[in-house]
Amino acid sequence: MSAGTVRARAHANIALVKYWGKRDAALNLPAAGSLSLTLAELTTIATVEPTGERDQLELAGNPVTGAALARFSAWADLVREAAGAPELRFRVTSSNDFPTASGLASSASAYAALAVAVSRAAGLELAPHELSILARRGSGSAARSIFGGLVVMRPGTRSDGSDAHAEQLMSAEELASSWPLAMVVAVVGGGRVKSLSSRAAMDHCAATSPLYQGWLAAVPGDLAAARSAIERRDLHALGEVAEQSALTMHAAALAARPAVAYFRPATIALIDAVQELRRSGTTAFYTMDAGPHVKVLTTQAEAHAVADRVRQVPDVTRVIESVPGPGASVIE
Ligand code: 2P0
Repeated sequence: MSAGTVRARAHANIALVKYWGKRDAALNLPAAGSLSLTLAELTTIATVEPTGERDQLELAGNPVTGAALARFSAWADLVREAAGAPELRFRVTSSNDFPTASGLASSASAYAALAVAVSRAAGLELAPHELSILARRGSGSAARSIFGGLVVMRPGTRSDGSDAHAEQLMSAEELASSWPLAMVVAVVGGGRVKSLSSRAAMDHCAATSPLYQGWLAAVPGDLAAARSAIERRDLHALGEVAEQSALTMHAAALAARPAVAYFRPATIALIDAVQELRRSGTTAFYTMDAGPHVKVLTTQAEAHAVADRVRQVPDVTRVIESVPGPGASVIE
């Protein structure tokens, strides 16, 4: 039984220990774990209507065709199969309130919102870990956006991927009351800048970078250090791990042949600005993903000061301050 039109909201997440590489491409299984913070301010809303015609996808008012639509339909097949409804088709509109496809984790919030809305529209009632697995099949980082606050992704060991899903470490509410973290996103440049998808970039890196195995070997230690820092509410230790994980991932990407280079001059200027903030006593730690933007982990009390500083860096076109956000959910 399909359930009529369903709307869902999900928030992007920023990895503090990065995901970069897969152990299985078909099931989209990560080669290692990762750890992230879900952000309240970066939101995707997806509206899904069951239909008898064909899958239709509209992003920010623009119809999606070609490979991106085929990727959605192949993913939607998983929902049709689970629901025992091979004839079902979905009309989907999805919109973000932040720039897409530029290393701002748009596929994370998109596939998390889709997992919630499409499964519900197909009449399925999935548990959170099942939603996380479904979201993972769309995009690895989306598995984390099913949950709010601080989240860990388990790479799992089973070949069917049934143990490769995210889990919440600390909810946004718990963080708000006991550890008020914030993230300041400094958007570099304008518009769509990504030429190679993250998926293609990480596959290329795994296949050609002599540093890829070194990157993978570093992840378990970084995860353990991050989890220990979280247990102790030690933001300095967590921030240091976040910087090291990001730099190690980017080092492996830069060593790919040809190189995968995401940094722009403003990225380096932002790293310098964060180091300068720290020298002057502000709690601030940088991380970068598959794009030139810099995300700064800080406290809620210091977020405005961090935002004021990064706004001064040339080629920073937008600054978003965010507190931790909730997991993906249906909008009733
Ligand atoms: C992350 N990124 O942990 C890392 C850091 C980008 C840099 O997850 O192929 O779009 O869909 O599983 O999730 C981006 O990769 O890749 C990503 P797929 P995804 O956030």
